[in-house]
Amino acid sequence: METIDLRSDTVTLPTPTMREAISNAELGDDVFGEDPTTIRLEKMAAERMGKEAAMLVVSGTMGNLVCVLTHCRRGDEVILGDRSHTFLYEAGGMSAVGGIHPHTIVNQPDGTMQLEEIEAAIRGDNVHFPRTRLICMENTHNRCSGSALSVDYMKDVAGLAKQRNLLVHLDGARIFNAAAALQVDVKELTCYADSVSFCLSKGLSAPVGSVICGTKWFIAEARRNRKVLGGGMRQCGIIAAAGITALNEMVDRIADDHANAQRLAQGIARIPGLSIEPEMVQTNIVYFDIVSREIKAGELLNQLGNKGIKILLLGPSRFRAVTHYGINVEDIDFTLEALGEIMKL
Ligand code: TLP
Repeated sequence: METIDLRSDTVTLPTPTMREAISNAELGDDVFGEDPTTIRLEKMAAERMGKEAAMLVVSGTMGNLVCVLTHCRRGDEVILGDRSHTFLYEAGGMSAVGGIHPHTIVNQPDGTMQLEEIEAAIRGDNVHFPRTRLICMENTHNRCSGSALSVDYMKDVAGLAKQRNLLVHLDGARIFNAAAALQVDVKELTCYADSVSFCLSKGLSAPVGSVICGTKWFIAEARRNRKVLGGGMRQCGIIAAAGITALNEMVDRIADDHANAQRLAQGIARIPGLSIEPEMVQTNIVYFDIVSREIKAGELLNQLGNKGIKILLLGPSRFRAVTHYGINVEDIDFTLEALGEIMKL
């Protein structure tokens, strides 16, 4: 039985050209700064994001942690959303490893944090308080419907940060999805952040890796912090080679994932017993709820599993389905048919 895996865009397998690029990659020891393919990826990523320099890291989690560690000292405070990936799903790395204090602000359903709330959270100069150092933003916002935060919003947060002498980090794990949804160049979103972390291994389908970008000075410091975390890699050109292919070949097709997600959302809206707001679906992430009294969430999950369809259950009644390179229109229609049949039982 063929599997339709909608649990995440992290499940994507490398494309044939990525596999070819991996096997042909020119390699060296990157801790000595001698891996030509990694150097090429980093140069390309920096240019793409409009930053001076970039560095390959193992994962999005490591990328965010290295950036936060590089911006902050022990005892500093970071303002971030209460539904942000960094706060919810990165094992509390900033406090566990860095002694850095997270200060959460409510994420609105569209992924934004209200400017007044950010402003109110910024600490004054008082010996009792931690020092506010950094504001973290996430775009697209995973737990908030995969929403794309607008250029104006990014600009407003950066303006506030500048005015209050704070730094801005952007968790841009899916920044190319945001750029595609907003139909802007990715630089229009990244220019408002002092550091950006983006993933090669999600919508772009590379097998491993994220890249962080910032000033030359920032990346030099970040290189030390990556080393502290054991993230100095040797012949990582085999990872970078797939990343280069990802940036060259996989960005322009992201709009297809968004169209498939919209098709899925529209279809789910027509199935009795399921609840969704299709207008909230702007990118490749689809959240929906089961509201039927007859069928339990776990049962829906099992029944889908029996038909070879995998989605995530993220709460008592809340599901997440993510579209990606491994999913085509037929898979969406098959999933909708299966959901319709199960909900009729
Ligand atoms: N997100 C994964 C899971 O960890 C939940 C997913 O399936 O969506 N920032 C954002 C916004 C993310 O969504 C993720 C991964 C990360 C950072 C971390 O990336 P990795 O998994 O590479 O550490």
